[in-house]
Amino acid sequence: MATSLSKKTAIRVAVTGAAGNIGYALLFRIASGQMFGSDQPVALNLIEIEPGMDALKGVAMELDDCAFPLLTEIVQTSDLAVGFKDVDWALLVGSVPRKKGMERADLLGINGKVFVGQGKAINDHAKKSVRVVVVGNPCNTNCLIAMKSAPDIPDNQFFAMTRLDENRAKSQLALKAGVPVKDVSELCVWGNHSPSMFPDFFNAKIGRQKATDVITDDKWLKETFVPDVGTRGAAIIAARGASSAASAANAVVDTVRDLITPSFGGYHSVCVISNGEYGTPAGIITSMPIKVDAVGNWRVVEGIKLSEYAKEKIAASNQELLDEREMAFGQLGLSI
Ligand code: NAX
Repeated sequence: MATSLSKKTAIRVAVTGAAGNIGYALLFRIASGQMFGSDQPVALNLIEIEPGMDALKGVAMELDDCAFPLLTEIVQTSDLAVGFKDVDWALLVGSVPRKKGMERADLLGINGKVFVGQGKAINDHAKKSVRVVVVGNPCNTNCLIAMKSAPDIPDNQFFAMTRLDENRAKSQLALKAGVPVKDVSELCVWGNHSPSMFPDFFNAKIGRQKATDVITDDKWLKETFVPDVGTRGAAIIAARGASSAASAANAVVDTVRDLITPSFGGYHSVCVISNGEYGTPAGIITSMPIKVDAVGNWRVVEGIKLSEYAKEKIAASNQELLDEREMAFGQLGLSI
């Protein structure tokens, strides 16, 4: 028998940048039950910076107007202590965009300060079981900074998002092979969420076959597919005049849902703390293939055979993460 809505305790979810584009595409999906299930009540803690508070009020009004049966409470705040109070999940979407003339190091420093503050507030106010998903870019390094700033929260509760990249990669392979996207599986995007990421087509499957047996055009795979996945965000901006929002929100829903759902076969890409798996440098937040067991614990999938080409690409992307860490930690006075 289904549990009645009133009997389940609401899951409390903080979303930063809640009045932004991704926030607008994400909140309604959380409140409708698509992230945690159709019988799971949710409370939303919506966090914005002061200039975003008016727009946030409008978003909250629209959430009210949806009369979602699962939505038990909406908190609107620019105070991190209030926003992260007792949350089960913290979805860190807001971040300062790169502006003209800004160097990558400047961006890392500016956002780094934001994620130090958010990490500390999560440490002090969220539940100790909180799980944190960072979307705001540069998401891997922002996630690492938040993790370092929250010493009381276990490192394995911090994640950054590469699911949009995985979804994009699967879709591109499906289009090329002329099959439905559901037929593409085991496609891990490795490394940094940046154009250096590596979508591992060697291990991907199309139906029961190796993707490389279905798509035999090696030149297309290496010279079109790989760079196209890495620069898809820029292509969306060029076409739409605005960055990916609905697809990014969809990937946040996929990421969280698959972190709380046992994976029977298959795996998904999530950026997690490295313990040196597959030769990745320990201590960075890098994208790897993740599986979730029956009681909800995740682990990096073992035993995937990486080609020399893949190893080189992944090493280059991870080197970029080491460089980002050095740049950001130097400015913020954090130690490795
Ligand atoms: P928007 O500029 O539309 O919205 C960002 C919102 O965050 C704004 O409302 C702003 O007021 C708020 N904000 C800024 N600093 C904040 C802070 N310190 N605390 C709380 N709120 C704050 O951007 P949007 O299109 O929603 O994108 C959000 C972030 O997602 C960007 O950093 C973007 O680069 C990143 N993305 C990450 C992706 C990924 O796969 N990891 C893909 C999509 C997206 O590019």
